[in-house]
Parts: sequence; structure tokens; C-alpha cells
Amino acid sequence: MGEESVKLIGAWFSPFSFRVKCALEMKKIEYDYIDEDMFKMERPIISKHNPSYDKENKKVPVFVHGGNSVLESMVIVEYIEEMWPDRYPLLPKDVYEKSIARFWIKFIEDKGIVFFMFFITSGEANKKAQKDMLELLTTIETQSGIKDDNCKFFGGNKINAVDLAFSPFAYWLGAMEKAEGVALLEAHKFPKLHAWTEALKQDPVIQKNLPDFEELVGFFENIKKYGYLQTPPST
Ligand SMILES: N[C@@H](CCC(=O)N[C@@H](CS)C(=O)NCC(=O)O)C(=O)O
Repeated sequence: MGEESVKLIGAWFSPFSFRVKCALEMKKIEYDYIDEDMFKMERPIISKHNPSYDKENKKVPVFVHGGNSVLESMVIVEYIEEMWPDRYPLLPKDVYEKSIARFWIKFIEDKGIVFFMFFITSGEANKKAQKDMLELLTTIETQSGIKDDNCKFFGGNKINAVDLAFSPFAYWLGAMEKAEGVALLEAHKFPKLHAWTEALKQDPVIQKNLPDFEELVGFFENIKKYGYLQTPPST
């Protein structure tokens, strides 16, 4: 099964597609990448690969391995880890350590709504979203154990699945902050998390797959002006 063709359907701006690209490239797995036009509701490439358990899916990423489609970025990352276990490890082998890694992955998946609210809202609703984001950053800074062992990453000195799960904080949050004209993840307030974002962005696989920053800021500015995945009116 590991030898079958590997395909990833993603979108340039998507932090979820980014997680999967990095997992594949860290393990040096060859894959075809297809960028779907998410500004159209038809999304024909996704539709073609909808898995039978979610025929209504219109989201990226969609991962296709040997004809089977897999959804949800962190489910895909775990699939990749289990399918190619002998390459670059993305989860600890120790069962207890693995359960802690999975705890933080689930934690951040459950908090996705905080991110979403920050980038789709404006005005008073955005003030509330900023407050929720600061609370979330405080929880990660003080509870996650990041940097407590002087390691660079959540998973020690090598990037693992927990780092990929948290990666939207290292780049996408900065673009959202710029679009909104605020600074939340500041080095003096969140020194450990901030140092982690800097270390993550040094990695060559991470660097190669990050979208252009100014384009991303423009993407978030357009969401604020015109709505989520709405095409700006042509001038
Ligand atoms: N929990 C999903 C989130 C996927 C997701 O929300 N993808 C966005 C792009 S970043 C999307 O496809 N949105 C299209 C839509 O909501 O219609 C994952 O981790 O894969």
C-alpha cells in the first residue's frame, strides 16, 4: 500500500493543507499537489475525490492514497505517520508520550473556532475574538510544556505532528494580526511560544511551504471586507 500513488488537494492559503505538505516532505514522500480554486462553490477536484463517508465535503485538504481519500488535516498526518512509520517520525513511539502529543493535537483542533472568529469578525466581535485568542495563547504558553525542557519544538529538537498542529500560530496568526492592525503573540508576553515560532520558521521544509506573507495578509483583509472566500468585486 505504501507504494501507491499519493495526491494532495489543497489551497495556497490553507494552514491545514500546509500541515499535510510538511508531513509528506519531512518523510520525503513523493506526491502530486493539486491546488483547488476555493473561491468557487463547485470545487470539481474535491468533488471528484470526496470519500464515501463524507460526500458533502467541500474542504481542503483531501489526501488521496491509492484511490482512497482521507479527510481532516491531523487525521491525514496520523495516516501518513502510520503508513510510513520508518521514515522521519512524527509522533513519539512511547505510548504515554504519544498520548500527550495527541492530547495537544486534539486541544488545538478543538480551539480552531477561536482562530476562525478572529479572522472573520470585525469591530466589537473582533475585540471579543482577540480576548479569546490571548487566553488561548496564555494557556499554550503556560500549560503546554513548550520550551520547559529547553528543546526547540513541542516534540523535542525535531519538528513533529504537534508542531504541525500548532503551525497556524507561527505564520497565519501574524498575517491575521497585520490585517486587523493588532499585535497579540508578542515576544515579551509569550516568550516561549514566540521563540518556538521563530525556530519553526527556520526549518527548510517549513520555509519552502509557507505562502507569501503579503498575499496572505491581502487574503485576510479581503475576508474582512467581503466575507469568507468571497471574490472581491472587480474594479
Ligand atoms: N478541520 C479541517 C479544516 C479544513 C478547512 O476548514 N479548510 C478550509 C481551508 S483552510 C476550507 O476548505 N474551507 C472551505 C469552506 O469552508 O467552504 C482540517 O483540519 O482539515
